[in-house]
Amino acid sequence: MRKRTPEPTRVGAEDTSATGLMDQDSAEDADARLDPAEAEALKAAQKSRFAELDRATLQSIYRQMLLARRFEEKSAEAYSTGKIGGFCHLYIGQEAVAIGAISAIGKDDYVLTSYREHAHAIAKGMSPDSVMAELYGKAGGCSHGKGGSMHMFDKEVNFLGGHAIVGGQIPLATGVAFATKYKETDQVTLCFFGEAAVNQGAFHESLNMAQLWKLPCIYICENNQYGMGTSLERAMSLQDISQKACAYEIASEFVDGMDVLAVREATLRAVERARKNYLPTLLEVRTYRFMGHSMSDPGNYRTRAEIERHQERDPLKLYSASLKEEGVLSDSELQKIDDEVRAQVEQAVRFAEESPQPAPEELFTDIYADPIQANE
Ligand SMILES: Cc1ncc(C[n+]2csc(CCOP(=O)(O)OP(=O)(O)O)c2C)c(N)n1
Ligand SMILES: [Mg+2]
Repeated sequence: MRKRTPEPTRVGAEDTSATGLMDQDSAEDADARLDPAEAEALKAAQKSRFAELDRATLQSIYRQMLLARRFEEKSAEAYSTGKIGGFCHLYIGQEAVAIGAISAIGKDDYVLTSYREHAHAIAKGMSPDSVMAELYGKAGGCSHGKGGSMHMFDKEVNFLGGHAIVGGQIPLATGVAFATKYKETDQVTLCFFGEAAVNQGAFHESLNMAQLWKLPCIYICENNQYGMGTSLERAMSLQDISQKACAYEIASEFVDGMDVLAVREATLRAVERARKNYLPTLLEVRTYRFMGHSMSDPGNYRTRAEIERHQERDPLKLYSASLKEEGVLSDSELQKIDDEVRAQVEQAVRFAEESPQPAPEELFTDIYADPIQANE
């Protein structure tokens, strides 16, 4: 097979130095400090993206992002009243990443991600009803109420989790991509993970194998700049994550994760590389989570002002403003979508509330060990 030279490209808002390394001071909130010229350039880039897409696609992307946002706002409410228990990691602020990337693949393609996965699961085609019921720990949930927030899974839509071990999904996704190549299908695998997972050995071993064996896997690092309460610059020596692809000769891009169409475009390029030539890609998508690491995070490691600066570039606000500006959707059309999405989420809550608790016998189903034999 021909050897290729990687050409890491940079798109998006980041200010990179000649070495590609960010300076320590600007690392904290580079996205939030766009100068006016940069903001104009971003706007122009987004305008040209609009021109290439039809109204139905633009509208569906908005609906998906809003559904993810409203679904999680409701989940937070249900969590605070004790209806949802256990761990619960919300994705609010990061919606452009999952929705933009998943809009670039088809039903047959695979998605694997971490425990912050409600939006990915719904975007891949899982019903909000089954995701909400799983959050409630009810029998109608996709994992029959036994997985909870971190373990969404649905093989009907090729959504293979929901993984609680940081970086655990990276070798699994690499294996899925190996299987699809072995079977000579044209399916691609999207593997999402946080930036803290990049410090795991599993990330490096997987990227090495993916390029060596030419696997159709797209590694999407959702760099929200924190792993629990630890900021990226306190944990990682080379903070320009897309550069890590060079060590394995993998193509890479840096993407503005607050711009849903930029994420979609970068993923489309990676999908083409994967489908046509069985080549992997690493995308570093810079984003920010507006909520705590999980519902029990007191958030002492960052200031309200920092969060508010990032909220100025809320991906939903940016996208809806562009939809209006470009004449794709009017205020009343945007409102109508919001009403419909809220009704859909209310329905999911009703479904979860009415769904029964798992039966006690469920303790013995879907497990690897046979409890009867084990007791003999
Ligand atoms: C192997 C492993 N080590 C530690 C943990 C505890 N832990 C859970 S989430 C997390 C931070 C992960 O951050 P990141 O990968 O950036 O994802 P994010 O939560 O920001 O989406 C850690 C250390 C774990 N679940 N698995
Ligand atoms: Mg993170």
